[in-house]
Amino acid sequence: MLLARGTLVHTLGCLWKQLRKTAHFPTVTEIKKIEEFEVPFQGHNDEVSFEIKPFIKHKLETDPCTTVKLNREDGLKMYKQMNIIRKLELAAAQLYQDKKIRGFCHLYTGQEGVAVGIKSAMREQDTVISSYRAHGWHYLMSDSAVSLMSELTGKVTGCSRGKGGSMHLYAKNFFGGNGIVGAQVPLGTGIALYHKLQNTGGVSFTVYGDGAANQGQVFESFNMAKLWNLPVVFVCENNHYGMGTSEERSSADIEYYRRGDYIPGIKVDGMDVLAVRECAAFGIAHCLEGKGPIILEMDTYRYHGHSMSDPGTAYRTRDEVSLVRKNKDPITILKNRMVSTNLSSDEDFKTIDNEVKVLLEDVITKAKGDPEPTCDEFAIDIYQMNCQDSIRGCVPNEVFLSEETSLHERAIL
Ligand SMILES: Cc1ncc(C[n+]2csc(CCOP(=O)(O)OP(=O)(O)O)c2C)c(N)n1
Ligand SMILES: [Mg+2]
Repeated sequence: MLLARGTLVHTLGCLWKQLRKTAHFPTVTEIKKIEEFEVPFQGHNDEVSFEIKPFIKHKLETDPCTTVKLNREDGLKMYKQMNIIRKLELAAAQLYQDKKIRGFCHLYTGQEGVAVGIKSAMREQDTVISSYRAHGWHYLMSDSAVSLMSELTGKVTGCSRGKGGSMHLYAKNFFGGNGIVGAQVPLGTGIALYHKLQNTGGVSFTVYGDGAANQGQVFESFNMAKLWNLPVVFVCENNHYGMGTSEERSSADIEYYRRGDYIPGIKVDGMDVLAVRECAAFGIAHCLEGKGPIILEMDTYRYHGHSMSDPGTAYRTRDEVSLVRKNKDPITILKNRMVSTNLSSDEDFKTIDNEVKVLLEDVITKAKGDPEPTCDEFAIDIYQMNCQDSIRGCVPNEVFLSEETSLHERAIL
């Protein structure tokens, strides 16, 4: 046995000597040189996993997975979408200053990760309704920057033919854009009832703010949604302010994910698009299992003031805003993650940034150059059956007879 081992060691030693003679093994200095001249990573990973922050949950036995997978294509798509929304909003701010956009205008900068994350999890049959802070949502649901920007500037190429503006944005499966705070919550619950009765298999994403969360109609909607186990994902976009009032000054309880009491909820980092996407998918699955509504509180932040008349600095410090921009920006977070894991390179992002720049130039040129609607269109698009120049209710004591008004009713009138 001992002999056999000695022979083996001897043979291996000979082999090694032979190898040293024939093969060249680099020395330490040579290895260092190779490292110095090493070309940067050329290829990329196609899919990687990330650990995201644990979720805070309410009345849920299971929770969304904190190890999330991201493939290169999806990551770049989300980056591009967030980037387009950011740039569209910055362009809108400029156009507003130039008086090309009039009326109300509420920007979504800082909150892009919420809409983009949810949209990435949505399926064809799912629907969305949101507040007036809806430019990003409209872009995502219509997939048209022209439809948005032309509407903002009052041009016929806009989604409401330029007659609605910032708070009248709609698209397939996107029900606006609601100017009355909280009004979208019962409407979204109604849409969920539609999904259930018509067996569409869809889920209604009903998006509202932290300020709206205190409205009575929100709690009435919660009640009906749970009573009938409707497929609705209530999304509270908590940007920590309602106009100039901080959540601490407006809400007795700022844990919005628990405010449904009997409805389960999750608090999500709304600045992390991957966490948002994961939770939105979890919300869809929850509804499809017939468990009824769920609340997702998205912890997010708006960089601009409430609307164009609010500089956004009277009720919060400039430092607060710049700290969020620096440390929590949803676009930067995604980009850094993808670069650090070789999912993509700086070059990929530069290419996308250039594409977005060109897209924005085209959209702005169109928004400035396209025609406004003419006076002939004044009364069109008010009623489902267009009534051209006869708008009901403009003249005092006017009696309106529809085709359905019965003879008996006509006689009384
Ligand atoms: C019923 C109603 N009350 C008041 C207003 C005026 N108003 C417009 S936005 C707003 C604050 C809403 O804040 P929040 O729900 O947090 O949404 P955010 O603007 O932060 O997205 C208020 C009070 C309104 N439009 N409708
Ligand atoms: Mg708010």
